[in-house]
Amino acid sequence: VEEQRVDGGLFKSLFERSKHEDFVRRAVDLLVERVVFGRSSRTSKVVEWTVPEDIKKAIDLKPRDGPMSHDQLLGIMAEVARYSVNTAHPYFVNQLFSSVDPYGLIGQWLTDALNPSVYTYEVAPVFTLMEEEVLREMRTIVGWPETEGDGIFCPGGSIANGYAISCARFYFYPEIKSKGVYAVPRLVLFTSELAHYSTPKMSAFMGIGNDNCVLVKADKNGKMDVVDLEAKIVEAIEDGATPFMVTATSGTTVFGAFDPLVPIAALCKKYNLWLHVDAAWGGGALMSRKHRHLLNGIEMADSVTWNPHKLLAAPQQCSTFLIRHKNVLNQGHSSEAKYLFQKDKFYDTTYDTGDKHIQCGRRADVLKFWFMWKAKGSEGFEKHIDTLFDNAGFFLEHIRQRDGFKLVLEKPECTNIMFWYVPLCLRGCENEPDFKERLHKVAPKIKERMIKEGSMMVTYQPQDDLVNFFRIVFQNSALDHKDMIYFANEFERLGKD
Ligand code: ABU
Repeated sequence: VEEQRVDGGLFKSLFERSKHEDFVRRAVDLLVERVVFGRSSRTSKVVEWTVPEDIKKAIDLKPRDGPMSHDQLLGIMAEVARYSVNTAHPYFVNQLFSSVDPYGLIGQWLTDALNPSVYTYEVAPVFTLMEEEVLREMRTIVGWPETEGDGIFCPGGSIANGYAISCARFYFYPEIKSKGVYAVPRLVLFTSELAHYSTPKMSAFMGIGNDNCVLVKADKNGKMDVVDLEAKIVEAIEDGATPFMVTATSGTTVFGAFDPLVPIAALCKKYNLWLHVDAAWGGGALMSRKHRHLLNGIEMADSVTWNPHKLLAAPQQCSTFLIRHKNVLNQGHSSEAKYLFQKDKFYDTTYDTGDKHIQCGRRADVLKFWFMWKAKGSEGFEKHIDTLFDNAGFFLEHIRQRDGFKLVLEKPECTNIMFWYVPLCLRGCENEPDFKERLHKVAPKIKERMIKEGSMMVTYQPQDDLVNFFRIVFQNSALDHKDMIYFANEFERLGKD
């Protein structure tokens, strides 16, 4: 009745409703037909490469003064989809995320349809309880006692790693919250030279300074060198600084290496340091009985970053920060805004969880992951993880035997495989002085060809003295061994000259 009055009468209200309902139905059909299913077959393109000028011509990007018709809007939707990268495509293996899980997608759509902001129980009752349950389950999987700890959903792993620094600092120096960096000694933290860039970045952002984020050497397999870690801790103490945390990585961004958590945890105990494990990428392996040993020792961590949107293939973005200490998140970040977190509400206000976060408004990233978990069960996630590792192992052995491929790491631990493709013209030239320089140019050229053809999408990078090499990443369990052979064939075809 209220809606009818606002709209000025029953007739107008019904008309508006059916007009919008019709638009939503047509738009959803278009999404299902053109975006979700229409583009994910192996024969469609991963990307329709287009230069910026042509995208500007194809899509009317400028906001206009007047409205567009629904037909025009549907046309624009189709164009947006057409020129966007098809990350659901089986041959999008470029990044640490890919694929569209149908349950995750529906969870995401349901979230958007309900449009919550998860800060108080009164506006997000189901999501608040769902977060509590999912985060508790994840902590149990990490190996912490069920009664301990806390956790939050974050906008990405970088922010989760930032929360770790903030919580560690607050845990040792609670005065930081009111007095700031002036009240604490020169704090130093440690992470591997191959760790994600977010740890130095967040150190700078939080006033610690990235010079005080000391990079520890990695060994030839990409794992943190524990001897160097201890040497650097001692060096920092002798230099008058105060070490306070180590961020270890379970699944480094490029090599997929797992730092040795057991000896790192022992050092943290010896020097009274907070241990954070950035398992944004590798955390999914915890769901597999076969592969969770890669994270042995994670139960000794004080906090963990784990992104279900990576190895577990939840839709972007689904990132968590888990912490073993119960009240640190809230005490370290709360601000007690009177317009949201009134203590005299009629219900139990411990369910108003928003003050633990540095964000105010916050999407409910939990639902899509929870919905996937309901649909597949933990068993489904385990099968998914085991398939990924099986495919990665198959691809590794396949290219190990195949001419032209040279592995960067003989035994990668996760589902990223790193290699050079050496074209025929460079084979046998390995000892020539310009070999490395020429090989460095191969990956960008092959990448350009694959993108322009849209046949697959794989990333490359240099690292220290290693010239450009490919990193192919598997986290879509719809792939099979035939796809692994397709990838190898594609490198050969695109790199033939
Ligand atoms: N954490 C994002 C890493 C980006 C990538 O290499 O896929």
